[in-house]
Amino acid sequence: MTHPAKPTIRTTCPYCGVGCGVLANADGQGGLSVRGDPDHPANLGRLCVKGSALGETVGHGGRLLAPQIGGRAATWDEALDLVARRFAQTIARHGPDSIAFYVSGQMLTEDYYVANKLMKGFIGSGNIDTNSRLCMASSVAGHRRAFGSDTVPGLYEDLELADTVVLVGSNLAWCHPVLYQRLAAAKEKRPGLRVVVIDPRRTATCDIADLHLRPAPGSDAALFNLLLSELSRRSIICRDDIDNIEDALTAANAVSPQATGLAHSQLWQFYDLWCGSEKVVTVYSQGINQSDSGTDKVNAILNCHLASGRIGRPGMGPFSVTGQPNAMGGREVGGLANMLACHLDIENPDHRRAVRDFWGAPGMAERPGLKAVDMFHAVEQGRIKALWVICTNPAASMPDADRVARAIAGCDFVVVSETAAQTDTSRLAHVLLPATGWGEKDGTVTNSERRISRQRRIMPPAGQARDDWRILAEVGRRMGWPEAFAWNGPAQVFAEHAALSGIAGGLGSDFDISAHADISTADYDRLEPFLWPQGAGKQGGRFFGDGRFHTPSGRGRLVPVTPRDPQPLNQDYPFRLNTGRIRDQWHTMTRTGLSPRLSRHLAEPFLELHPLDAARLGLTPAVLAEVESPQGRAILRVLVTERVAQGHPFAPIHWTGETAPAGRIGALLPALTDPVSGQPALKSAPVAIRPFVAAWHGYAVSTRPVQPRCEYWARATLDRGEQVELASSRTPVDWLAEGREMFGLDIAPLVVSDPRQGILRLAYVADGRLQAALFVSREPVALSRAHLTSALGADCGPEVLAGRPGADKPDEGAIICACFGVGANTILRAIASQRLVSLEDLGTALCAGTNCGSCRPELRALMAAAQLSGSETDEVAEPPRLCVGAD
Ligand SMILES: Nc1nc2c(c(=O)[nH]1)N[C@H]1C(S)=C(S)[C@@H](COP(=O)(O)OP(=O)(O)OC[C@H]3O[C@@H](n4cnc5c(=O)[nH]c(N)nc54)[C@H](O)[C@@H]3O)O[C@H]1N2
Ligand SMILES: Nc1nc2c(c(=O)[nH]1)N[C@H]1C(S)=C(S)[C@@H](COP(=O)(O)OP(=O)(O)OC[C@H]3O[C@@H](n4cnc5c(=O)[nH]c(N)nc54)[C@H](O)[C@@H]3O)O[C@H]1N2
Ligand code: SF4
Ligand SMILES: [Mo]
Repeated sequence: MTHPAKPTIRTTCPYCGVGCGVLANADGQGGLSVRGDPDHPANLGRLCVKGSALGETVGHGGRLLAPQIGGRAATWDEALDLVARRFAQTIARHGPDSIAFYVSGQMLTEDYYVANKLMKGFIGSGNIDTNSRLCMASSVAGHRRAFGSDTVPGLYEDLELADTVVLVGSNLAWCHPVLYQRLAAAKEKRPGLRVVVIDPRRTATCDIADLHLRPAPGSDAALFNLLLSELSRRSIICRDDIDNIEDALTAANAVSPQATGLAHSQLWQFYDLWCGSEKVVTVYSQGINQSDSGTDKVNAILNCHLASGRIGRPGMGPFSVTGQPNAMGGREVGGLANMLACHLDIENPDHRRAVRDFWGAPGMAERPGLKAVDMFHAVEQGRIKALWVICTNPAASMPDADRVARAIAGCDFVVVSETAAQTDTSRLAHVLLPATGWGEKDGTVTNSERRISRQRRIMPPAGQARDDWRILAEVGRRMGWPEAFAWNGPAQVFAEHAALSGIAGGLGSDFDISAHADISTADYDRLEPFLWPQGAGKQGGRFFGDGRFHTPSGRGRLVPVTPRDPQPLNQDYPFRLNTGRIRDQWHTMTRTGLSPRLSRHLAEPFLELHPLDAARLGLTPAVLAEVESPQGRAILRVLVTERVAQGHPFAPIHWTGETAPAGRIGALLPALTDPVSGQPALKSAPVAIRPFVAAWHGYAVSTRPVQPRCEYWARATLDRGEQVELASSRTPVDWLAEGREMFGLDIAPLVVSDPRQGILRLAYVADGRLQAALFVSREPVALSRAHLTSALGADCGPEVLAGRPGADKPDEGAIICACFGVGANTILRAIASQRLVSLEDLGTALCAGTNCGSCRPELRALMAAAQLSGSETDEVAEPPRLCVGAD
């Protein structure tokens, strides 16, 4: 039976804060094809590799399909009644502050609005905080100190219009890829546009940098203080519309250039560029925010833009790029414990009264609630007795994650609303509520430039999943507030939020979308992407170009900043661990980890280590290292590279108990926070590193889920099953029994064994097809992984145990271009044999880099490596070659 083609639906990508428009076509059988929406102003048709792979991550695989109580399936009524009853009992016995919600910048605005209303207006506590505390809190606090409001002044096109773009603590190429591509395209068109990257690592973003500064750890505030002094020295300061300039300059002038650790010439190159370009944009992200002096660092940057008046006009301004698809929306609805809805202030009695009256709230929260780190401390101490976690995975992503997991495990009553069946957090829940995921629900998100776009429903919910806002509203109704939570659909929630924003606008809030206060469901369904504000006399655009701010004086406020050093290292923990993201995975991988294509780029948790550090520690490429901090321990694959500075290794954040239990990076991080914003210092953990002494290393593929039973394992999705890297310090007594347990297969394997060399190879073949295989050796397993994974599920014989392709089938190597599955070895061979000299040549020859473009920085690096070492090269300089050996 053929299914009629479904109409194309315009929606928005659920990953990063660029907020790209997506055109989606469901085939009616669970399949989905996507492409970039040429009419969406954020991306104008582009999508990065994660967006392009959306079709591979929807469907029922790995989904939570029904409510559960205590691990058993329950009806929705049972689950919702239980949640409402337990919350009401807890409030009655211990007061409203004994309950907390921990929510997420990945919720839709409508979900978020309802959660905030339920907690702050009706339960009557400020105890709702969000994972944006780990992400944007320092920017929010910095904006509020400088502007009097949490306002991002500029627009994406400012990056294209600028003469100089500075990227501080931002790996834009991997984390905001489409915005990076817009910048790269603008620079190609207008080579005079200068790009400066300030990052201790040489990231893929440096590919388009004219200048890369690698400042001493945590010295960004010193760098921007010195810039402020220099602006003053060059008389580029306009004093008319700013306060505090003298104090800020006194603090700035106290800084010595040595504090930055940068060469004099580099510093001056940077200051000449910044001071010499009126059109300058400073983009900043987690390298600034995630620090125990993050808010001061933000203000050190804002000070320079305010002092020079380079703000709110085309091509200039500070630009905090938001990470999650609705980090901005969450700030708008007041998702942070210290905010109220519509950018109103919980500590301002007039603001509280206005919101209380509008909601008809019985027990409005009177003071800010607990911020994330403090919230989990309160859970640990038993002060929080009931916790609802929605759309985030704190047992993995919080600092001191093992302790957070223990705290959650010890909490009296834990509810988790999730799309995924199993996460590190959901494993600890008493009640699990299945939420509809991207493509199954309707709502809005706000991107980094304040553009509100619709996410639209494309397919039916998985199983019994319900929308987050509906689940929250159901609980509110069952707790006794039926009128306040009576909406029929998300359009009504959006309209209520818009109406409240009109009142907020009247109280001076920048956030005002009251033009939509009467929006009908039909208009909501048709809603085009728009920039806020949209209210009486207010229409999108930039903020502060007119020199008017939301501070009491109406002037921009400089903040005197005295730079502070990061947490000191010591003999026991002599390395400073930096953490962050990789190109093809999203956070804890519950969605991107389902895509074979996205799992091919970097398939294991790893530690990037400088060659001198590696040599000193006796670590060679591809062995395993044990990383230890006072908080926890991890085992990671070693990647030796000069991309990181000496003493300053880097590890990605994505692996969890589900995918690589020894690779949980959050377990290593201290719960140290910025005193103003409460944001944790997630970019800096003092650690010790030593070799992990493995008795054996293994590599397994299987058509069915593998059950590894060793100290180190890391799982990745394949087209026809999964692969697992393995290692342990203890050797099993009986490998055949071990294989049986691991693969759940009761068939005799083909065996190759050389005990003297520590080599063992097992292949499980049924009906002539490879079901599973295990390769074991004393050293990290060297074999062509691409060869073995393509043999999985296919016809095969004993030759599969050779572990490498025949001479007629050259080895692909580590996959660089995920869209077309082009590997490093194929690329290097093509460069050499066809004498390719440009990315365009490479695109013509292999298609590599011609779809989403996310891999272009790596392709360029491969080209450079090939040219440097002549056509004979088979060495891959970039990206990390995690697939060991013959790959
Ligand atoms: N592929 C992918 N993209 C994502 C995400 C994802 O999971 N995967 N997540 C999204 C989210 S929620 C967020 S918040 C954003 C984050 O986006 P980014 O902030 O760009 O990403 P990170 O990798 O966390 O860190 C950025 C850089 O900060 C640098 N850094 C560390 N310490 C310092 C320092 O002291 N000073 C300076 N100047 N730099 C430093 C790191 O080396 C790193 O390269 O990405 C979003 N986009
Ligand atoms: N060391 C270190 N730690 C970090 C960071 C770092 O740079 N270094 N970065 C921090 C930052 S910036 C961030 S933003 C956090 C991110 O950390 P988390 O928010 O914990 O990570 P996610 O994997 O995005 O978690 C989202 C969860 O929601 C589920 N989900 C997806 N869609 C829906 C939905 O529609 N409804 C519901 N109810 N659930 C859904 C997903 O399955 C997933 O389990 O990590 C932080 N932690
Ligand atoms: S840049 Fe990529 S991840 Fe970010 S919104 Fe666009 S397509 Fe999605
Ligand atoms: Mo984030």
